[in-house]
Amino acid sequence: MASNNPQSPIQPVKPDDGQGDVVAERQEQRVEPPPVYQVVLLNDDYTPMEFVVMVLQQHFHHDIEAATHIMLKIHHDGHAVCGVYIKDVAATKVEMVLAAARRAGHPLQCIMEVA
Ligand code: TYC
Repeated sequence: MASNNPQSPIQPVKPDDGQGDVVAERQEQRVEPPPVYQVVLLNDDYTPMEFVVMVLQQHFHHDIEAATHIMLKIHHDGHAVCGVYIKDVAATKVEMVLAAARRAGHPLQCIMEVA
């Protein structure tokens, strides 16, 4: 029965007591959206600009112009947001970027923070 489904955002105010009462009142429950996280790349003096642009294209799906713009923002400001995701996706992006940087021998740092 839909009214006994704990997943439903609509829940009866009174449970069915089996005495034949009709449950007429319903109370809407607000479901909060999941918190989102921004994935941030940090500047360093050694990672090549071309590698950062490639990371922004391959892992964050930016086109070459946007990727170059974000890379230069990191270079000048010290950091920039690359994308905003739910927690698990953001954590996987961080892991993938760090793994790619380590594999290539670059010290590139990538973090996530609540948006
Ligand atoms: N500062 C680096 C250089 O001059 C380039 C760079 C950009 C490194 C962005 C990291 O997240 C970064 N080669």
